[in-house]
Parts: sequence; structure tokens; C-alpha cells
Amino acid sequence: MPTQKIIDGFPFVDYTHDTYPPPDMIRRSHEMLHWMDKRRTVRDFSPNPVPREVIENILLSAGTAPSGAHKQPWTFCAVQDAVLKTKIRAAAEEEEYKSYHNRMSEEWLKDLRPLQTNWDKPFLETAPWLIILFKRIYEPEPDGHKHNNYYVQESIGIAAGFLLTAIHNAGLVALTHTPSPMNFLAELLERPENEKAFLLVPVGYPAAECWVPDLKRKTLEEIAVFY
Ligand code: IYR
Repeated sequence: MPTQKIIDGFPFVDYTHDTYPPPDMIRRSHEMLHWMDKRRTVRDFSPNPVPREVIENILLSAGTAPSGAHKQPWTFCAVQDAVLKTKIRAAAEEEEYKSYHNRMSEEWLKDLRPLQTNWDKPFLETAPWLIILFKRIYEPEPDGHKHNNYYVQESIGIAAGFLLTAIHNAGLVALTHTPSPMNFLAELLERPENEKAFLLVPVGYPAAECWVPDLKRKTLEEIAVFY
């Protein structure tokens, strides 16, 4: 049991963390890099079911993300229901069709060609789970006051990263899908006014035949500057 102490009226617990000598740290960081590098965004999902308990733990892992003033400004909707998934697919494709045909610039469409994406989103029905992340802009208080959350975009972005890592760790795959505009998700899932859809993440096993673009990651020199 951690020891508690009170600072300025607020409870604190003592914290220790496993640390490693440099050679072990180096080995562990290599292993982590190798493992993270195996994560890929996938669009070809198997319909095989995934136990709800796995999804619950993945969501709890995402919920360990740091957040502004520890407000945890997120709601994760996990959709398994086939009827709802069909509705989500239809609404997403309606928006995506308009995006691909009218709303996206020529430059944008050209940038997406190596990924071979289009308005057709079968994975929204095939994947056994759709996780929709909602950011909580404010918390409604009983007297009607809207108590704003802080750094909501940053906080939920970090939670999304944790979510993807937890999915990868479970041996599952995901897609960071951003149908735009995303308002239809709040409507279909009957979310309250303080919640705005942030990201739609289909989760499942990769299909038996699953192709991903042959992408190259930037080198350390390209992404990092040491001072
Ligand atoms: N939201 C669309 C388009 C799209 C945009 C980007 I930037 C991508 O990296 C991939 C797709 C879609 O989901 O197809």
C-alpha cells in the first residue's frame, strides 16, 4: 500500500517506478522501438469477434493518459451492435463521398493516392468493434454552469496514442478514421451537447489477406534535433 500524506489539504501518495541501468534501458528502448515499428494502420479487417473484456482493458489503458488538470476529458463509445455499425457506415460514406468528390483539394487527393483510400468504408461494418473517441469540451454542472476542460485537444490526442498502443499490444489492429464532418456520430450515438467526436477507430484482427502501403518512416535525423 502506498503511503499517503496531505499537502495543502490534498492527498498525495508516494510513487516509485522501476528503473534500469543504462545497458538495460538501451536494450528495452530498442525492443520497444522494434515492437512499435510493427504497428500499421490497417483497412482490411477480419470479422472475427474480439472479447469485450479486451476492449474494456484497452479503453482503461487509453484512460491512463495524462490530461489538463486531470479532467480526463474523454468518452469512449465502443460499438459492437451490427445495426448501429451499418448506420455509422452509411452516414460516414455519405460524408466521405462528398469529401472525395467536392471537398478535398486536388493536392490533398494526390497526397492520398499512395494510401489508395476512397469513400467506400466496408471496415465500418466488418471490424468487430468501432471505438469512437469523444472529447468533452466542458462538464455540465447541476446549476447549469458549463465548467470548461483544459487542453482538450492535446489530452485526447495523447489518449488516442495510448489507445492505439494498447490495441497493438493486444495483438489487434486499428485504423485512425476521421470521417469529416463527424457530427453524425454524436447524433447516432445520442451523445450529450458537451461531447464532440474526435476519432473513429475500428478495431479487430487483420483480414487473412491484408495489404498495407509500403510506407517509409522518417529517419531520426529527419524528425529530431539534439541540442
Ligand atoms: N477522411 C478520409 C480522407 C483521409 C484523409 C487523410 I489526411 C488520410 O490520411 C486518410 C484518409 C478517409 O477516411 O478516407
